Amino acid sequence: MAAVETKFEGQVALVKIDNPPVNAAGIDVRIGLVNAVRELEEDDRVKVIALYAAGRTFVAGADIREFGQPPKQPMLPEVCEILEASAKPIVCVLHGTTLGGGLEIALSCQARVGIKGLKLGLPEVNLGLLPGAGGTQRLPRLVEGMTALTMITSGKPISAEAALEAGLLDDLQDGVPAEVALAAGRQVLDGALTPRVTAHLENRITTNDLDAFRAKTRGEVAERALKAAEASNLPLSDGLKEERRLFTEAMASNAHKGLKHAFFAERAVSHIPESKAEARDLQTGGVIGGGTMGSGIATAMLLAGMPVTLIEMEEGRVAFARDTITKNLEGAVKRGKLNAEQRDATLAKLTCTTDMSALADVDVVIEAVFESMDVKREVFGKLDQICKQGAILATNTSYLDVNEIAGVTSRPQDVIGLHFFSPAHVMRLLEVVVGKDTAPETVATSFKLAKKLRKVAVRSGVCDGFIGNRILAHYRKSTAYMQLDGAPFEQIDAALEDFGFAMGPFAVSDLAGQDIGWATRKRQAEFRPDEERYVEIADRVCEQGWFGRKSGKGFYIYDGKNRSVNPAVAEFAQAEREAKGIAARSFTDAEIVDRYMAAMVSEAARVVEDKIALRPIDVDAVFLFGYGFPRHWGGPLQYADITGLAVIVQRIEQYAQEDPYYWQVPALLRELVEAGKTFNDLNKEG
Ligand code: T1G
Repeated sequence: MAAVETKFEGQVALVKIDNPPVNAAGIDVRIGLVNAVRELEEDDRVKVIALYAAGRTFVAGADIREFGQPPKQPMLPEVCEILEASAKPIVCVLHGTTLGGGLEIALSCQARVGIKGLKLGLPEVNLGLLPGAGGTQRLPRLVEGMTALTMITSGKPISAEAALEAGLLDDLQDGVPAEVALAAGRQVLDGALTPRVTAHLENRITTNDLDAFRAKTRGEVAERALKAAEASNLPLSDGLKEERRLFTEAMASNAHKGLKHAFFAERAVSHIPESKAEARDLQTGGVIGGGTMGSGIATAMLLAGMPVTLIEMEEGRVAFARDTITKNLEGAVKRGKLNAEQRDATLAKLTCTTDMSALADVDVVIEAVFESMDVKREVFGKLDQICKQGAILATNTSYLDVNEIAGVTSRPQDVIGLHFFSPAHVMRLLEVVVGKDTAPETVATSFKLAKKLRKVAVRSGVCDGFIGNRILAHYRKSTAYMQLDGAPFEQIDAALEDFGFAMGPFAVSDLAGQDIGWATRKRQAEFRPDEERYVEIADRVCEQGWFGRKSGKGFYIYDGKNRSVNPAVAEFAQAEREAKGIAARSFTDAEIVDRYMAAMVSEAARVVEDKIALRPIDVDAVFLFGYGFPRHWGGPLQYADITGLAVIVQRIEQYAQEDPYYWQVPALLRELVEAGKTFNDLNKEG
């Protein structure tokens, strides 16, 4: 099957692009398009060309997999110039998600017809780029300035109806691409559709438009895209040159490297050893426990259209769960995800009861009860008696041993960990924790459930904390050490927020509740090695009952939406320094980030080394989708590749001079440096 094929219908030449899965404008498509246009320009039978695509969408963009590789001619800008200069009019039929280079191909044609349900956009800024095949120069010649600037700098798609109204589409039809294309070609022939050469149209971005956008555009990526759009006030050939210069600059940026990695991370994690196993049916769900997590998980399943049965131990808790879920759905209405009748119809699918036998026929049960092994063992013992054969029995535990829980059932092959992140109906990450006896079908079904819930599922092995929380437990210590050694906690938060985290670690623990970490530290105290530094500042905070936002005070003091530093924390820190004979020293923001990231990378490397995570990119996905890691860095191990693994090793060795127990270079990291390899090389090895 060729990527581009031509058929003749009278004087209309139908040119079809067929490059699954999304018709990305890879080299075969580019060569095919140029050859087709060249041949048809010479073919006297042909008066008009109708361009369309097979499959679920017209061209969804340039082929991102080609980025960073040696360029293969013809590049997309040249293809667009050939389309625009075609001696015969080309009408382009758009469907699905016509994005980036796909829309730029359409802009270069002489007419555009959309098919209902179509979305159009220039999402290049989401990859740290800008439209690089004429989009910043041609779009402003077809639509008014503010629409063009919004699409170019925001990356957000628009609907087909909005595109028709803006003049980006000449017509909007219903039907299949091949038929719409033939009809459109005939409309051009009989004059019902007038072709226009975009290059001959006037740029419509005004000085006022630019001033308005300059005032509100923030960040290197959007500012660079705005600069390219501004060049549309030049003659087209000059504007295209300026766009190409800026695009080349963007392609070399770290932001692009990180954002491209993040794009592929979200997709790579679905490639697991159990991908080929047969997933079971997933029509109905059950949840045990109606607390924040259980209600959130129930909400996520309800929003995916699944009927849900939620079990609580007594009537009061049943009512509380229903109320929590109702509030969650109200939130979805406020976020525009649901309208009122959809909310009511969704709620109608919820059954809340104290009777566990109501779970007898559900396809998947997710337990979200108190984090106690005894309680979970009791629950799974009952599920083993009640649930139908083949039901998926999942625990939402955040650190307990899935193998021990599976061991109390007669069907460990059906038991798995599904670790949701709070709020469970909003956070996209789902750690799928695979026990030693978990069957491949159970894993495949869990990944199918994740897709149904629009979660990013990451496969994890069994260890304390799985992937994310195990790494978090390690790097959080680096912040306590810096705090005790002299860095004010508010400086640590600010430095990491400048680096790109949505919230600094001290503010996060205030939000999550200091009591949770305190309980974990007390649970681990008896196992803590003598050589491990232990910082007591957070314990002093908890001993005051200051558990963070929920108690109005933690590291910060909360007054409604405002927060201020709790001065008592610095006193606790100083008292501990004096007791331990530590002289406070200052830290630069850069050193705070370097230490924090070196700690995160070192434990992340160990998680890959221990085969808890399948690949480095799986760890990146966990932090991008569950821990607010700055997307433009692509994840902790992509950050390490960009920074240089040898630099990370050198930093760890430097810090080890003060604390050789905490700062140890992982074997995997040293191996990669010695082999001159990167974490991305490991990703490619799969
Ligand atoms: N290039 C290469 N592969 C792509 C791709 C692309 N543009 N888009 C998707 N894929 C792969 C994806 O990795 C996955 O592969 C499979 O297709 C299905 O994707 C010059 C420079 C189109 C909305 O940014 O937003 O044009 O994991 O699971 O959920 O100015 O894919 O199966 O092996 O996401 O139905 C601009 C990116 C590029 C669009 C479909 N375009 N893609 O979503 O499927 S830059 C984009 C998407 C550019 C020009 C510039 C989504 C989708 P695998 P999927 P989906």
